[in-house]
Amino acid sequence: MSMFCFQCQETARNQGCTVRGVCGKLPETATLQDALIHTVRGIAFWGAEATKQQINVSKEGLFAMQSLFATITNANFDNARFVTLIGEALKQRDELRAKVEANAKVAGALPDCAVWQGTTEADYAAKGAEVGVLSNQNEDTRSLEQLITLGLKGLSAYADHAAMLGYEDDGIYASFMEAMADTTRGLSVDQLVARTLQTGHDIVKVMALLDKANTETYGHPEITQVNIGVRGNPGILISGHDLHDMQELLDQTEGTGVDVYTHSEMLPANYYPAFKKYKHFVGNYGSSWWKQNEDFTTFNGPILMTTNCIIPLKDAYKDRIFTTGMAGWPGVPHIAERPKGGKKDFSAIIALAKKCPPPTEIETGTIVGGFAHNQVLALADKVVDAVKSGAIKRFVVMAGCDGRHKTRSYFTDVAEALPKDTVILTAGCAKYRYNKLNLGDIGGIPRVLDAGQCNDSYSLAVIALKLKEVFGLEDVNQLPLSFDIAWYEQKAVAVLLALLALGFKGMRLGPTLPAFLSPNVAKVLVENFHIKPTGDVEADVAAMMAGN
Ligand code: FSO
Ligand code: SF4
Repeated sequence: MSMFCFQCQETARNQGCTVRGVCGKLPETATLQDALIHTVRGIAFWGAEATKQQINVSKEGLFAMQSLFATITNANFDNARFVTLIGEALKQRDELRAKVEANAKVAGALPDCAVWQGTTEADYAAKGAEVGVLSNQNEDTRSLEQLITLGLKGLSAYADHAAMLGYEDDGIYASFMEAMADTTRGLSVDQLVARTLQTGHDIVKVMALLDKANTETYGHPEITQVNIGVRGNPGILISGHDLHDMQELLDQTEGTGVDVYTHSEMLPANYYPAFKKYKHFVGNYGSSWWKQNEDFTTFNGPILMTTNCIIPLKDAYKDRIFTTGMAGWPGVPHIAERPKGGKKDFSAIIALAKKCPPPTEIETGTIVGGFAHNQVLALADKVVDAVKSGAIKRFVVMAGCDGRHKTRSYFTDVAEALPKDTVILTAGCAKYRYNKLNLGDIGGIPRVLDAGQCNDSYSLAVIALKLKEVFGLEDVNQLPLSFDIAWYEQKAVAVLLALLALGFKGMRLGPTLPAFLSPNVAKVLVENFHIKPTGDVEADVAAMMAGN
């Protein structure tokens, strides 16, 4: 076996990628990622000790989170970047250790992640091969340690986006250190279950922080008809989740004759008031992340990937794609971090755009979105009346991620099969399975309400909790609300843990249950939270309509 990774929904045979990732990840990259995660555990070990001594760990916390973010599915495939990150991680770990030991020696044996050393790529690869997922041979504790780590990867991505806007919370860094350190302590199944649930609460805090960062900086998303056609100017296509990159790109392209379009998870940028003022911000081009080969080819201009999802490049656009932040692809130009107090420099992308033909039109019209918590709560009276009068019988949360597998047509089929008196609440790239269907509206309320990016699933939870209050219910699970969640990568794992922490039960999850859940861990989730796999479309729709 040259690698082992089972972190995403598309893992080989729903067991694990062992030769090469279905995503295109090579064994060398997987091994370097394993070494990096191991070193991040070392930072966390010393970070947890440092926190006990009231030493601030925010610098190391942000670095550790960014490192984990780089290992999320389809985020970074660049070995050179991982080598740099591991070197820096070892340095930060040892500096933290020195600070801790200046006050007191830590009792007991130190775990390998807290002490190992290496300087070359070969050292790192050897360490990665030794410490990968399968190094824990107990399938239940391994499963829980992975569930925690993968949830923390999602948390890390969201915390990084918030930090890029200047929103950080020392308490979150401290709990991250504690949670990651718990995966090095050989804890029992019960202790790890408790840590998993606590991680869900930590994720809720981070999602709330990111919501605050986005809405205080760019205003509350509002109902928006997003243009999906094109104009005649050259354009830049921006993908991923980082709104700060979006803003700087819009600023720097203003007045240059170059238009800006969003792709995939950047679509919700169209809903923010602060971005609407830019006349050269045209709308959204194309569809979900896995369609990027087609969409990037016909776009004709440069593409900026601010986060995942990146898929293996095609010749048609490989000379006009750029990465930034924690995203990376070997050989693709990477736009450097902004200097302290400064801005990123997108001039190379803008210069290239000016030489490219305008995008080829692939569709016309608009799609509607912008139904985050503030907007929906502004319509609360209308929504509540529609529920009371029976015009809306049920809400179905179909948030999450999209993927390439054919079985994902399930989500399109469910959207089409749901009775006309139901409303679909969505967030994340899962929406592309049904956001261009004409599902109509209920008394002016569209039947698909898109809150935004996957992190805006937080908004859906806020809306549900508010409705619970308005209807005077004791338990959020008494609402006429069902969950039919599509998952793909680790941010969806984070969202799931957050929803469990908020008390939501009975969620359907598909198109398959995660390979990283051992039978016993899956049983715990089923028994305590009534999680179930998606099944047959008709049977699932009937069950949801019956409240199951
Ligand atoms: Fe999708 Fe990719 Fe947002 Fe993910 S574009 S799959 S859950 O990165 O983050 O929803
Ligand atoms: Fe396989 Fe998914 Fe890991 Fe890629 S991220 S190697 S597809 S499990």
